[in-house]
Amino acid sequence: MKKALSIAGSDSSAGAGIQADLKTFSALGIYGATVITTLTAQNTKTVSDIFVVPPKFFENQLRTTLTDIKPDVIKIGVLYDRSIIQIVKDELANCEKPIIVDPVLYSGTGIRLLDESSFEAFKQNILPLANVITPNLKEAELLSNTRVKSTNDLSKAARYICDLGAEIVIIKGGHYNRMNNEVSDFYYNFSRADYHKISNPRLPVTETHGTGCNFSSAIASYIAMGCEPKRAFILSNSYVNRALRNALKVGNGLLVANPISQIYNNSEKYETLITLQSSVENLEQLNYFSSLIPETKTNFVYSIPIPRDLFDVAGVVGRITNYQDKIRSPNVVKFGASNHVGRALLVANNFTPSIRSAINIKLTDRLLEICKELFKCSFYDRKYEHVDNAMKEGTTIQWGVKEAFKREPNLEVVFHYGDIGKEPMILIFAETPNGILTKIDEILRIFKKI
Ligand code: PXL
Repeated sequence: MKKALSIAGSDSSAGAGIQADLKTFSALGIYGATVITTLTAQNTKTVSDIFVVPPKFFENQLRTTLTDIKPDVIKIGVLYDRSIIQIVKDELANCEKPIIVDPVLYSGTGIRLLDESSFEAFKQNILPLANVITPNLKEAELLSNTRVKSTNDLSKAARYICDLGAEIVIIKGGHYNRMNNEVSDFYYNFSRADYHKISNPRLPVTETHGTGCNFSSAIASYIAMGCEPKRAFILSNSYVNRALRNALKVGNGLLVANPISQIYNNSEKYETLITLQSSVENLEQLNYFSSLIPETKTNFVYSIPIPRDLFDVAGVVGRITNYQDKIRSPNVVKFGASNHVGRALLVANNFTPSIRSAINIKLTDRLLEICKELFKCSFYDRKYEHVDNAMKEGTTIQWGVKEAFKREPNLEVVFHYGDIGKEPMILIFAETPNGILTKIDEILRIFKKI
């Protein structure tokens, strides 16, 4: 296992600092060791007190840890005080491993995290250690003494920081041009004339606590894994984006970035895939199911608990088909494999969050009669769909399922009678693929009697 060492402050609210670093190292499969510089008394609204670890003790922590544990990367966060800065400089002067510096000057709630009188010592002693430095816009301005109003100024600020000794400068531009609906991060490697910008849509969250720490420790983690710094930057950008999209409200102040969501998401995805896979196998065992498969074939889908888009919904690649009275299924399940049933599920889940699975079967008078007898059903009629919407591929089903759920909540079945070139269809919803199988079984039991 690769190892990282974080030299940083403790955040009692656990959204930033050492606590965030450890979450990110763990989420990315890196062993994290921690040497603590300061203890902060902190919540999501403010930092009420800062205790600097006595320098002798700090030095002891660092030496004891490093004499035994040899990290593949070192990440530096809050140092606060010139006595700590001096020790870090002396101990790491001959360090051969990559050093990532997050030049934390203020907390997200606006409290100083580097003592004003230690600012020059920080610039002189810590910047030359940095293989990668990750200031936000404000930190870049302060370190470079440059007011940033344009991308040209950004590049000037980065150049200045490089001249102070940092090798690669990554400026997190979340605060840059708040009116813009995009946020961009900028990568500068002047010695290789290598520059890169990543833009993402601005998320509806204003400011989150811990984003910077998670970003810099993700960069450290990817570098420990052997990634080139630019690739580490690209991967960390998307990692933090996910942590932000899943930000948590743990107090009454700033939302807290949630890096662990990556782990939950992966395990949920695994669980979702194997459950769907075995349910597709069980579906194939249901005699007579082949007579329920429509011309356009069947898909069977299952989503993770809070699906956001089609890539959170697993479906059958190539759909489940019938040949005479046999079912033919490739039985390969994949996220994003179903466009139509997948979209229908996303809409249903939006109305009833416990609905995570769906299947489509053909509509005949008899099948519809059975469904109406067994389940809570509603329908949509394409006649009432706006022409502009009908022209867009894949949007009719979303519009239709929404109409049906608006009319009647807690639906189990939505059907439509089709249109020119559109086959009539029945969509069945349930909480799990097993729930779908039970419903299909109930339908078949009645259906087979005729
Ligand atoms: O996000 C920067 C940061 C780093 N380290 C500690 C912090 C904060 C922000 O509040 O408290 C300890």
